[in-house]
Amino acid sequence: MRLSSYFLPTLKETPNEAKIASHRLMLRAGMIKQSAVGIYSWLPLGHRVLQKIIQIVREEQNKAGAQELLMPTIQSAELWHESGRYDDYGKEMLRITDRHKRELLYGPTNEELITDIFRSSVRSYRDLPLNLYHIQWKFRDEIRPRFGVMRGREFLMKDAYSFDLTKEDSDKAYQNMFVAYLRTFARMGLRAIPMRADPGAIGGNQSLSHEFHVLAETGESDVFYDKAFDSVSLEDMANADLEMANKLQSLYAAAEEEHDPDNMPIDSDDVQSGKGIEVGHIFQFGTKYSEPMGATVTTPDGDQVPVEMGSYGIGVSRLVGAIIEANHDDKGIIWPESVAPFKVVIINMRTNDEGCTGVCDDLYAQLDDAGVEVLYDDRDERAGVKFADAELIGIPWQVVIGPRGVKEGIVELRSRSGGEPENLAPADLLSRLIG
Ligand code: 5CA
Repeated sequence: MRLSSYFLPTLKETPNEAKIASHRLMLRAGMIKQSAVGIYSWLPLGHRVLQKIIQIVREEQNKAGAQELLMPTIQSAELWHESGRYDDYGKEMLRITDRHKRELLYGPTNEELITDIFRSSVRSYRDLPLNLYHIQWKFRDEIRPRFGVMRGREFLMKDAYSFDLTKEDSDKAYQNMFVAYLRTFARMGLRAIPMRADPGAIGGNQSLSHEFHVLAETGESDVFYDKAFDSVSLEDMANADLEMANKLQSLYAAAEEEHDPDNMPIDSDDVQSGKGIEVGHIFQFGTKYSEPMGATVTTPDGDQVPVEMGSYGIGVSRLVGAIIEANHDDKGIIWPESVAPFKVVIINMRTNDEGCTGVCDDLYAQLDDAGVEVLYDDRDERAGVKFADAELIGIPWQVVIGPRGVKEGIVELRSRSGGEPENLAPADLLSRLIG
């Protein structure tokens, strides 16, 4: 992509309304534009990152055996009357009336809709276990939308729903997703700590629930956790299995509502406290929806029982903010390669120099042909402006082409995350960046 024709409306000034780094940087880097309070358009650069995150989430869900479908954003209120949640959900739910005076709503979550899909076609234990998910926009009329995409009103969620015959099988589904979550976040460079949580409006009082928190000073939740978590590396999480899941669940970690300082299973000296960004939340809630909605299956003995369910959410759009909170400096964003909008930016220091432009054009064509996502700063701008923009938008690798290097037959490779720049022959640069 040539930057001269790319829609990248960066801002020089820091917008006043942005209180935290990720919100500021997303606006300044031209990733999002607010369209109403808590509602954002995703501009090309932001959209690329969102797609990267979606793809990682999707791959890990598929690997864990979940099947993707797509449910609508608008739901019929009838289903919510059946589960009893229509009145319980309160003002966060955006209620809509159509021209025939039928009650609709913009889905804040999908337990009812998926239970309806399930009950209309699954009858037997033979069709279980089943786990269905989608990645879809949600709307919650949050009382205090803030921090940009962190707490939006419209936001993108991955929500998966498991169906099992027995509580024991449902436990397996829960643990399976638990492992998938550790791996998913680790692939984005995030160490997300699983914590016992309040199942709240989704699960009801008796259910099991964990939130996954990324530690960050700007997190909205107070979190408390065993300091043993400090020795769990990103790599451990990326390679998580059931054993790791069990180990982590045996360590104390609780979000605020679940934390009781007077009643902890470990010495208070071993507990650390901090702020966390909740990037995922999983629930096991048995028959809370299947029972009132009549989602039953036949058992091997021929009995009819309500199916055992769980639901598993990931804040996909919130993750963009969380990743930036964890990866930035005073110049801008520092994307982990796995979610970067482009892998490489080519900075042409002298667009009016034929030699520089020739080398840049060649490298651009070769990287592009090799399938490397490359942004080419071919704008007629001062080098200082180009460097500042490259730092701001946080592309992991910068290739700098100036007249002196061109004469000597070398190009400069810089990493956004630091370290000394390297001088390389173009052929060596290509083999470094391709593959
Ligand atoms: N049905 C369940 C799980 S599928 C559910 O709705 N869970 S949730 O309420 O915890 O939401 C799942 C995830 O969505 C949260 O962990 C959080 O990361 C994200 N999320 C929730 N509310 C918002 C919001 N207002 N803005 C951005 N992300 C949000």
